[in-house]
Amino acid sequence: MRKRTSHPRVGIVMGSESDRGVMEEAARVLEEYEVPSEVAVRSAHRTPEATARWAKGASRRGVQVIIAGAGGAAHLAGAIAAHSSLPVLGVPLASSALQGFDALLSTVQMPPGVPVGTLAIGSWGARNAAHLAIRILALSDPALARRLEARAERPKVRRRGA
Ligand code: RP5
Repeated sequence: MRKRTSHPRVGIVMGSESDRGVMEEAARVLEEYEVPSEVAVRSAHRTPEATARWAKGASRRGVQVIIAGAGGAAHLAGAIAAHSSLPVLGVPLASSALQGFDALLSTVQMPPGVPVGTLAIGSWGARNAAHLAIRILALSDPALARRLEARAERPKVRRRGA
């Protein structure tokens, strides 16, 4: 994986090192579109204060969209949304015996005014969170919008396991 730039536009945060394999898929999609990102591990349950600090500092670091992935009783995306007014995209991960259904419900059922845009469970969700972040950024970035359109016109190459 390439080194992240010091001016990230997307912040990718996950609840545990064990989430990294799936969440790095979001980082790879962003790299394909030349969108700089940062990757961090913060846990809503194990490191709540560090999580709040990371969320509060995100916009100061230049982050415009946050992707937050967690499994189990997944409160990370919601905790981030409580501490930042940036758009937060939540990715439920299949870490427990409930295979991500627990994380899906924990991530998606946010009360009004504290939104988390929730994607699919696991790898599809991580990749689509990045695609959605790119679409959000492209609204105010004509060069990125052109890259998005150029890629949309390419035929999809089917990868094994995709
Ligand atoms: C969630 O529980 C994490 O996002 C991870 O998916 C899972 C295990 O976390 P740790 O026990 O490694 O902290 O909070």
